[in-house]
Amino acid sequence: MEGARLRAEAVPQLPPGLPLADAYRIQHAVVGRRLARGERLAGTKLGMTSRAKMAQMGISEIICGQLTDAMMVPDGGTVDLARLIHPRVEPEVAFRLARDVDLTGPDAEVDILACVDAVAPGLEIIDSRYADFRFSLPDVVADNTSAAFFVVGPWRALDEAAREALGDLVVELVIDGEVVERGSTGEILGHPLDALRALVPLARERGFPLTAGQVLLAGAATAAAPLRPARVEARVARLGTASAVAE
Ligand code: OOG
Repeated sequence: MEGARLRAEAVPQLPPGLPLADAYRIQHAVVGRRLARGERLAGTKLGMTSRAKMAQMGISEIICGQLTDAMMVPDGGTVDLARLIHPRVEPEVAFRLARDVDLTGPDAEVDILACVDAVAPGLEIIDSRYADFRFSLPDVVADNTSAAFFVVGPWRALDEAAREALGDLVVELVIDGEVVERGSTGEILGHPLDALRALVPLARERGFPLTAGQVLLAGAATAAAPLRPARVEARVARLGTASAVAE
């Protein structure tokens, strides 16, 4: 999987029947190799949290992956397409963890929202390492949920007003000035804050540390679009825009 990413060459899917627990172990090993080479854990992402994504990929279970600092593209920065196989781009809502989430107690007692202090529009560039962007649930989990690059727009404080508004904000994916996908933050598990709550049992069960400073991506509200040389933007009403230039 790491070789496929580094060479930007697709590989076949894994043999069918891989238990999900093993797929997460493979993911941790794949990310672990990046960390061993000096990359730093920068965040945690959710996937398949919207109907649009589930329908596009044929997978209807929430999945989780990890983000490293090497995947971070500054807002307005450049994405090098030569490093990618068949990239796609999707609009995201990003959160910032201000405190470690203590996952040792029962899920019901974990207040992840109390640990989050800011929200931002985000873009995720995904790039499945599997041929034809086709995969099963264990495949995509083992492949770190197709994570490639991400962009975070301007942060704003997650105060009470922002929390309430987050339940229904228009989300647009814009490519070279043209809106190619439109959805609502309400399509992310009903409310992006519910997606954060859903992360708690997943993080505990699958061994994802949720530590201060991390970026949390709640999952795309719309289907992903192919990424070609262009300026891409995620526009989230009230939150603003995150952008990148693919070349
Ligand atoms: C898997 C990653 C999905 C999301 O936001 O739903 C994802 C994929 O579609 O390749 O990141």
